[in-house]
Amino acid sequence: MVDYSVHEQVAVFEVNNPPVNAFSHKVRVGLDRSIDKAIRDTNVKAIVICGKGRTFPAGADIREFDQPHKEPWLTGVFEKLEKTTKPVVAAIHGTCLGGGLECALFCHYRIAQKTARVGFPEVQIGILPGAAGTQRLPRLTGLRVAMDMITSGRHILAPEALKYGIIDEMFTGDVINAGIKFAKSVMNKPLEDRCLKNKTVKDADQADQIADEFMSLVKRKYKGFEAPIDCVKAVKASATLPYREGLKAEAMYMQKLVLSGQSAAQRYAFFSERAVSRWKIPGGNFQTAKPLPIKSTAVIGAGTMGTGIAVCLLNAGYQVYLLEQNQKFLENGVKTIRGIIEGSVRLGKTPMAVAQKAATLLKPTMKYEDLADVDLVIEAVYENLSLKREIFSKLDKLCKPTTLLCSNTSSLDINRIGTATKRGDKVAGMHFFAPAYYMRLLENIYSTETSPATVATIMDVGRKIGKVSVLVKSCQGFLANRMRGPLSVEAYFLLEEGSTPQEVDSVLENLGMPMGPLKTGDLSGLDIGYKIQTELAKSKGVELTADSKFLMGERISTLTRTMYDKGRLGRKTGKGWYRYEKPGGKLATPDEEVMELIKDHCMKAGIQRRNISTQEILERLVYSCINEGFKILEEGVAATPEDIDISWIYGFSWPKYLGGPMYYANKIGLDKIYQRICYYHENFPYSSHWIPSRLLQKLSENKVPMNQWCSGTDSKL
Ligand code: T1G
Repeated sequence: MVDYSVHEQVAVFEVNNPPVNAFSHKVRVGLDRSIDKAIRDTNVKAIVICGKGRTFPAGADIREFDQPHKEPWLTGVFEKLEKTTKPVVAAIHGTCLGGGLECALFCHYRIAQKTARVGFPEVQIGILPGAAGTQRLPRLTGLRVAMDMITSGRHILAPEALKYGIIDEMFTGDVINAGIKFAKSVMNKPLEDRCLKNKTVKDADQADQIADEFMSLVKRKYKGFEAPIDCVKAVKASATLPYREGLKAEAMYMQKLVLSGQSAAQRYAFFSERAVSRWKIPGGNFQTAKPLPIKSTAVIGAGTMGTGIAVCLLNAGYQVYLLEQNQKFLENGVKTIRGIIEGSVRLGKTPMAVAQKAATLLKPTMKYEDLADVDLVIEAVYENLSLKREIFSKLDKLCKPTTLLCSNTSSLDINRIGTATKRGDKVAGMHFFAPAYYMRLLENIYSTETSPATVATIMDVGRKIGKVSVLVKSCQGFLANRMRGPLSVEAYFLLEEGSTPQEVDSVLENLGMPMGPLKTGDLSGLDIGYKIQTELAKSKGVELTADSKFLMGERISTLTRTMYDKGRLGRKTGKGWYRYEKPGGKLATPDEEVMELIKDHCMKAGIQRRNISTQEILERLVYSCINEGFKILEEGVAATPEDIDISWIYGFSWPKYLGGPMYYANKIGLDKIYQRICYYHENFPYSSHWIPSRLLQKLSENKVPMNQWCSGTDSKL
């Protein structure tokens, strides 16, 4: 686990624990023994610590967190390092993170390859740097930089680390050679002032002010998360307490966070994010199928989705043909793309060089013929099956045989789009979430015809454009929108039965979602729901009226029709479920007029209103979706609960500290969830989303633990 060698009086400890050289128990033991060996060897005059393969240690082994504590613990080993009379040099390459950076902060010197990154990402798994990181980093950088790095978890590149004094020197070339060379240059120098524990925090006199500033920042930016708050408190302790006392404070906050439900949920989310890339379909999987090379792409449709998708592709260096049917739409699309990229450069999120390259990669066109040689097409026209089939048929005839044809449809069956072509194996769905350049979820959809190579390619493109890709089997609404469906429907029923819009929204907002379903409706426009409902009824030969309560035996609410008739279309008209300061405004205020409309609607439809508890609102909004989630699993639309949870985290901003709705269901108890679903099914027999999932019933009756119905390991639950 730690390879030991001596070169020219320098002992080299190479941590060898692939893939990221995490400090597992075995590594800690290996490091401890290596230190003893180097101290004993009188020939050794200095020590270099580095990582074998791709990286310096990237932190403690997160998989060991739920296992019983085993000595030696990191801090003990690191203290031994600092105490040696032989200088210790951390030679950093790859990602030096968490416990890895703490190890480096116990070394007397730190040098790093120019491309190396350092950081404390612990906050992202709901904890803090608990091996003295919160006490040592401020002693090097001051409070402000330390608070920023520790509360955000961001990685910084070597040049920035050099600027803050985190590293002493940058190097290029081989890690071991650079480490040995540096170690020889400091061999006989005194070490007293190289030990960080002996230093003080330079801006300690401003501790109160800086901590207050960061406290209000993290409460706003990371609403609901516990770890950033304790990170601020622990870092502040480095300035207000002596080193040893500060360590005790850090240990206390760490203990609290490790045991908190939030950290367990965030660790589950960490592993789930990686698990979703291990896809499998009939005939192939992530290991057997190889992605096809993609250089040139095309996006059809320059509306909101098309332009957003084009920005993602351009930023990742793909050539993009943007196709529209008329000059004006095309020009507007190009303008939108430029605007998004320029805005991102202004915010410092996109480097200027990337933006300049993107400009050269964009090829606006109105001619389908220009798409003949592209490797991948993503169609993003409006949701109409016959239009999409027409486009796919045209592309099939025109594009080279290897071109992959994908649709950004949010619900239409990919099988039915694929049959419009003679290359069903190369047809798939790539469903982006609005705004496409910002939201991290990419729902990739396969049909019964889609080949493993096509899936491998779209998963790979997803990764390259910085998305978290989840693979889903084609069905109506796929995973995300299908599962969320019951939530909007129940929100309307709750309004009809007695709740106010703010009561409904606040339940989900208090749970940690950024916006309740009615505010979300106002944002996307209430005419959308109204039109979908009207079209659906028409397709079934039914004419809806304001007091219709059923459609094909299913309970419906026509409240959106009432709102539509009154011109309350949401933010765009300045009024929807809420009132806004102006058309297009963002500030939602409760509106008595809405309540009057709802009450009037209920009276006409003969619906009795009553008081509805917060718990009932929560259950009806969330448990209904969870029930659908189990049906999605049962049908194999999603392969694992991790696919579902990651879709909610990155598609609908479900709070990571609750781990996703399936994880949340498990925490509450599947038997309790199942009982409540049965209760609502009895009370609302005309809502098919309350028909209990058979899988949920089976799992709850047999008390199956989540580690047996998810893809991961026991340790993360
Ligand atoms: N422990 C265990 N497994 C880890 C791991 C870790 N720290 N980091 C990564 N893995 C696994 C990961 O699950 C995946 O496994 C494989 O390694 C490759 O990862 C005392 C308390 C280093 C930037 O939080 O940010 O130190 O899926 O696919 O994109 O204060 O991994 O293949 O089975 O992500 O190249 C702090 C978390 C720990 C670092 C590499 N450190 N890791 O990214 O590969 S807490 C972290 C990362 C701590 C001290 C404490 C990234 C990466 P599998 P990958 P990558």
